[in-house]
Amino acid sequence: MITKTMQNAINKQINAELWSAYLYLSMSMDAEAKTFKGVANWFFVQWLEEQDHARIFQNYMNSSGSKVILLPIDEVESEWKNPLEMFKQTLKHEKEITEMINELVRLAMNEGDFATLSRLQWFVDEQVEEEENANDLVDDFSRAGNDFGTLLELDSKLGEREYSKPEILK
Ligand code: OFO
Repeated sequence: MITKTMQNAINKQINAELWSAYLYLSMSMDAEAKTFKGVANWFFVQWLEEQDHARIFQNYMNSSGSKVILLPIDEVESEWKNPLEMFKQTLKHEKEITEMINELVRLAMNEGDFATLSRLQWFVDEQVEEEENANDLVDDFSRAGNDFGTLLELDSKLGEREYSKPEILK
């Protein structure tokens, strides 16, 4: 049984994952408008992945007899100067999400909630990947600067990213 405190904290996390999804969809739309089709694709996949993250928490809540409450999703920005600014914000945001996950881990440890702790391990690992990806892309776009050829190459590379459903949801 998950305590009420933990249920509230997970509901907040579900909201944060859905906000992340909304943020990345907005970046995808803006990248599309700025004709960075590959960047738009990368953020579109990110949008799908964030919805998966929310789904994993929702499944966990449902399977443990807890009540999922969908909280309001705050507005997101709709415009960025360029892809570098998008990836810088992505990195900053993912660091904040990592901190939220760490906070959930601390709560689960304090409560001796080993089931939640076990589920959270997936997110701890996922956040390492999320931060690494965003960090690499900040580096790539920083190095590219205004070099049109390099930007085109990077955009085309990001166009290859494909969505795949995580094992945990299959
Ligand atoms: Fe859900 O990992 Fe990004 O925010």
